[in-house]
Amino acid sequence: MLRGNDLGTMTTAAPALYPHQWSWDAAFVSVGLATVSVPRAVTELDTLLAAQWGTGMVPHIVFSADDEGYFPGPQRWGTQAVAAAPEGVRTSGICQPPVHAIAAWQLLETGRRLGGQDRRVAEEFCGRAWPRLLAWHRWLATARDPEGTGRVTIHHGWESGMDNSPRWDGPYARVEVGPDLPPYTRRDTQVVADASQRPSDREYDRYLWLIEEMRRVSYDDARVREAVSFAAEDVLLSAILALASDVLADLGEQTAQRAGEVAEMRALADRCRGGVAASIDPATGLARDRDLRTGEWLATETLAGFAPLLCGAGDHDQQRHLLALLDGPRWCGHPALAAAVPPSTSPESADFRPREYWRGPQWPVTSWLFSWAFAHHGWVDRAAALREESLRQLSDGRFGEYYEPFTGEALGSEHQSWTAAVTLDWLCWPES
Ligand code: 2M8
Repeated sequence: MLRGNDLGTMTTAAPALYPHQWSWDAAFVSVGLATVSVPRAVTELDTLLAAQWGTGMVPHIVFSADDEGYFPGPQRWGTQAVAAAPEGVRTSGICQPPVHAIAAWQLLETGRRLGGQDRRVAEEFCGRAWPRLLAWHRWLATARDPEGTGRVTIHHGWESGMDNSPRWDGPYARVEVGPDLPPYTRRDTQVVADASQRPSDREYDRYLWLIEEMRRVSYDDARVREAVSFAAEDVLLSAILALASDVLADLGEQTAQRAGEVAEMRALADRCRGGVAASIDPATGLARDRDLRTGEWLATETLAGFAPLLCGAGDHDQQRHLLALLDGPRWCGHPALAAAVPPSTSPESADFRPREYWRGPQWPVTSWLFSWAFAHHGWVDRAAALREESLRQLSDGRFGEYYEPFTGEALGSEHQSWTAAVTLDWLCWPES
């Protein structure tokens, strides 16, 4: 399936719905590809990192030649005119969660396990990718957390990767679409036949309006901070940055990078861990996002609430509480779940919609991320259980984008690359 989605130097996120390379998809895809070809996995990340902006931002989409297959395409983003955008490649103007250092780490592990040429290719890659990954993390730490709170700001729900999650209902409700939003035609609802599995038209107007606002200030970081009507601290992205910065520091040590830069990444990991811990809601124990336009904490019962578990934020009791919650009836222990893996929103939440994209379905890719973090923290049994349940969920071989939690039905796009990729990786884990 991944071969089918391969365009040579990039893998489309999905053949019909997403005919380009997406940033965090590419990272997960490379983890899966590494299990069959380390060089091809390296190419995937090289393609993405070659599209890095002069500011350090890794863009959320690197466009293929297919100009008609996806909206908004390169014309609508209008990034060609932006000085910081890379030359010779077309990209969007926003980012996605920084899981790339984790992918590089996995490549190195796989390369070392296989040895020989694979080892050499993986080590060379990690050496040359390190400065780019450093610049990427630095951009998040400065442009998106100028006050050093340890929580990274996003200016579009797409930057969270969880586009229409209830996490962003509050901030989006305050986005007023201007009368001069240029007209557009959606492509996604022409591909996914059941439009109720996708965000609504009202949501899309806001998505497009935010792009318009950014485009009008030429995607300049300082002006974006002031001008864009959506500004929210994303606690899951911040936890990923903490985890990935630790991993990047480890990679830096292994590839003999400058000690000062390695220490800088460790400090960033600590700062983000602190920021994530400070977001924990004393009432529920879940981590929270924050709307910067109003200053209010956003308490939703979504998977992002478990962000502290990704990066070891919070004290021992807070972590134990979160683990019990994750196992309990509001989450993986819900009696009606077809597979005991975390839904994107708790089935007990009033916001839960079992078929609607990031509002309820289970996403194998997020299950993989948590299972990887658990394994990385040494919680081997917990990681193995998540893997086993996920492989059961995926055993129909459809590799859907997301899954209906009660029936186990594959939903959204078919042949979703990251779903196949994480399956491949899980299959290569040693049996417990
Ligand atoms: C979804 O997002 C894109 C916009 O970026 C879309 O709906 O058009 C999200 O699930 C996102 O997390 C993912 O990276 C992307 C491609 O799989 O699709």
